[in-house]
Amino acid sequence: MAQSANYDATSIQVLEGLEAVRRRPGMYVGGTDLKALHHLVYEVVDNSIDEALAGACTRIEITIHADSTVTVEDNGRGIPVDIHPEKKISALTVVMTTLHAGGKFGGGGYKVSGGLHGVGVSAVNALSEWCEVEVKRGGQVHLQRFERGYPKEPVKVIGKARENETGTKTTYKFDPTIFKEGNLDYRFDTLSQRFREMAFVTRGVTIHFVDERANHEMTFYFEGGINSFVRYLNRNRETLHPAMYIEKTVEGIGIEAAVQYTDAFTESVYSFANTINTIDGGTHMTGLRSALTRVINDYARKNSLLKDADPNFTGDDTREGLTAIVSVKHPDPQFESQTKVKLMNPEVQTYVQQVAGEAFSSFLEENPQAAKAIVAKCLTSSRARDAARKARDLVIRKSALESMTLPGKLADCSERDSHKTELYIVEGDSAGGSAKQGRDRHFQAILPLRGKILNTERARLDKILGNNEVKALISALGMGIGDSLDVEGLRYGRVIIMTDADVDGSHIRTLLLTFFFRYMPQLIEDGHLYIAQPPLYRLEHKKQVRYLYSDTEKEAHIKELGKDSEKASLQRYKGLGEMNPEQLWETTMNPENRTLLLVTVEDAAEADRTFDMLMGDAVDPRRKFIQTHAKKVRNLDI
Ligand code: 0RA
Repeated sequence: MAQSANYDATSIQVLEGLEAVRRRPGMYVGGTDLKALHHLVYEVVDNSIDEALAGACTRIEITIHADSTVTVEDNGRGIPVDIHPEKKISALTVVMTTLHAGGKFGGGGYKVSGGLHGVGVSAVNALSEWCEVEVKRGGQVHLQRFERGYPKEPVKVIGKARENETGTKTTYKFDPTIFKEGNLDYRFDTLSQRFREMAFVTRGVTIHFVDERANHEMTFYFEGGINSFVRYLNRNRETLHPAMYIEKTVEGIGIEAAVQYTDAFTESVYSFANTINTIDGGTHMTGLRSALTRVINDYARKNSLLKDADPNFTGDDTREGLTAIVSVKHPDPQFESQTKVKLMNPEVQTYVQQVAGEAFSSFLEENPQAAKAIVAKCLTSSRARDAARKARDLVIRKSALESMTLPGKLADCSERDSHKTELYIVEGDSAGGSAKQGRDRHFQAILPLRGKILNTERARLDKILGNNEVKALISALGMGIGDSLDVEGLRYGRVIIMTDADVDGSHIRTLLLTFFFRYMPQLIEDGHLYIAQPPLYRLEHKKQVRYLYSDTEKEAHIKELGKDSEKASLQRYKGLGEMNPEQLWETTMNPENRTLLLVTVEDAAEADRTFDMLMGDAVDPRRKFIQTHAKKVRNLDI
């Protein structure tokens, strides 16, 4: 009797926990959108990664099935299935239905744990229409099925496992009544990127990713851990020296760092804490950066590469061309917030600085050629920064003057209230002409840009600032640039990039996004930046005209017409210039009909990364990139 009362009390408590997740998914997985949907996958995979970190798992198999159910299978120890001593139910049921139980329950847990939100797989279970967990352990295969978090029956044995064969296989279907925004579905690229990162920072684990929806698969295994990561990031860049790598444990904290300079102008530095990509950095990142700057300064002084009169290199000087990863495994990581993008443990900064500093210092001593190349790079970068600062000041001062006189190419609108106005940035003069004629001049302004700004190969963005097209853009927007940004001055509530749906269009859009991301980030943060969506096709049938915005939509309509489709005429728009002003207005500019994509900071950051590749030295990867992405330019997957 006592036992069953206890059981009931426990179950009620458990289910209340999961109901809370279902009521407020935002609190647990960050929302109900595409990002949150992907978090579900990460949350499940994180558990298997934890097994790998514990040295108990070498292989993780992730499958997105055709019906968008997801299976994650590992060869770890298997979730324990025996009866939990306090809760009197199977440990498996406890793990799947108790928040925070994760892998850490039962004392003998892990040294380190990722678990993005710390709520573990139970949150995924709560947000799944159904979820089945199969555990191989103790020579048997066990199974339990859940629906919306509720166990359908106790754990049952469904077969035999080979001796010593252990592992966990979780299959779930996200609950469409929770994730109900549009037709949400997993993105291969987003997932594979994340799995690649996980494999890099969890050395020795093989991650096999299969997408059955598209017959796509990928395997990630990196012998060299983050050393391989650095080589991967630099695969299209000219490196200045072989990578430096250090791995050391201090006070129970695993520290790994890999560093390699290239001739690039930008930096690629990533930090991880317990395999989580801490995109806002934190103490591990700060420790690494200050170690590098200090060691390079010491070396340059000692070897008279910096003269007495020269100032020390700043952090900015030592980051140009830097590719580096720092990854820590901490038993008790402190993160800034729920979303865990910044590591806060203060001791980590000291330890990373020590470990990376010592290693990098020895590296420079032992590799004088590398040391020379790195210092030379820092010198160039410091001088270029100085020159760029002067050039930029000039541009800013000039554009401040010019802001009285708006650029000649701008066809401004008559409305002055910026809450009501829009600026279309249009690629090419001919499309610019159509847009000028087609617009509603009361609130829509047009600024045509020539494709020319793209040809600044390997352009430093500073150089682009001197470009006339860009200057026109800066003064048209009226909010200045860089450090002196003033959003109050923004002359348009919406700034809309309108480019062709082809390679050049995607190229110019990447450039503009990168430009805004680096020099006018607030424009994006405050939600002012958009991308226009012109149609790809015009389909005319029996005097009826339809505009179609994707290939899928086109296929669907042609299918719908059936035999009649022979009588229809289909026009593919290769560029905006092929539309007459009325068509452009109807399909792309008229607020009643058009679709605009709001640019998020993440989109822009992605474009920024792409920009590095597009503008880099290596021609082949660039060509390949443009070709493979040319077909998809309609999505914002740049
Ligand atoms: C609790 C304890 C142990 C392993 C696990 C959980 C575990 C959880 C997951 C989730 C996905 N894959 C997993 N693999 C293992 C340790 C059990 C032991 O000491 O044998």
